[in-house]
Amino acid sequence: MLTFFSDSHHAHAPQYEFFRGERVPCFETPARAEYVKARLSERGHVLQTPDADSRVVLAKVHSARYLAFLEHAWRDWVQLEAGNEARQPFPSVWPVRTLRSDVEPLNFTARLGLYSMDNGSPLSAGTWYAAKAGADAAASAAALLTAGERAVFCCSRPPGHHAGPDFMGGYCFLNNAAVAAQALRDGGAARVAVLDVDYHHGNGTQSIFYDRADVLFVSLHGDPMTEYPFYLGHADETGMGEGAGFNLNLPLPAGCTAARWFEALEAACLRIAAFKAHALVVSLGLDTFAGDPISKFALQPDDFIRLGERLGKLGLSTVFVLEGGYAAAELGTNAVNVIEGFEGC
Ligand code: Q9C
Ligand code: ZN
Repeated sequence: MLTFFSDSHHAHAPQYEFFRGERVPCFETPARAEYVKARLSERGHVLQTPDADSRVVLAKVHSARYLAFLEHAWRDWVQLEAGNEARQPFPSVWPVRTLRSDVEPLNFTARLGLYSMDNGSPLSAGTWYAAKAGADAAASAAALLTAGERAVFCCSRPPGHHAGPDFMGGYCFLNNAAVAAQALRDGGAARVAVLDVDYHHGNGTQSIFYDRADVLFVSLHGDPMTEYPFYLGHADETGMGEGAGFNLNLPLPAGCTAARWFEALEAACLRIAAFKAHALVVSLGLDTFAGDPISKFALQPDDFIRLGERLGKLGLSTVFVLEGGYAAAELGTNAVNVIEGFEGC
């Protein structure tokens, strides 16, 4: 399968995050994309450098003030104090209910909190550069589909599906799946489906398209009653306004079997088929793998082949965008299994 990969992902390399109250090394590492790239090459898949500029599409899925903040966040952080070059910024205050989010404060940490859903999305010097390259890959993939290609895989990081219209979260900064879907719409696809199979609910993607009937969002994920992102992803979220009926959440209990996961996948695929989508975007999180260090589903490597086969049977032009998956050494095999299942179906 044609694949987009850019070395720019290395520019996003924060050193630590918070986990159970402790500072720990980041789970979302540059090694992840390198393992996937290595396995893709080993299996003879063609790697290309993204050639599209996603800026116009990004402005349709994210707010102008969020994009401006993110692009200049590291510069602003370092300008506060020279020593900040070697420190990671984290938010510590958020505009929750009754507080104002319409006014952008001048204070850097206050702005970081305004544009963050959690303290789990560390920035580094090249975060914008890396995230922009991932969005460019998504736009490039959409352009190839518009030109007639059946399927393209974006091997990019950081991931994107937790990033909403105007916030980062869950290691995500720019919503690559939303960029792909919007670019497909702009390329003439009247109806685009986004299927999110990451362990975590794709809250950002859901929010971006929640009031739209032209982009169907379907997600299977750990039940937000116990799993991140906690505050979105319930079954009763079905869309609003024109988008009513065009959002489908299939939350599953943490610890459930692969058999139960595949039942939900079948329901997801039936909804996508009924929508009569012209193109499909798959938010391909691989943190459903049994060996994932932060997630609680039980998929085995062969189950990823089965996932690819089922997606291939939908018969749609498809962009795959890499999302989560933190068992880094197994990520290449699991990603390529999906791709090869898709191609071999
Ligand atoms: N810092 C994706 O899979 N964080 N994001 C847990 C606390 C939430 C996962 C650790 C997990 C986010 C794209
Ligand atoms: Zn995830």
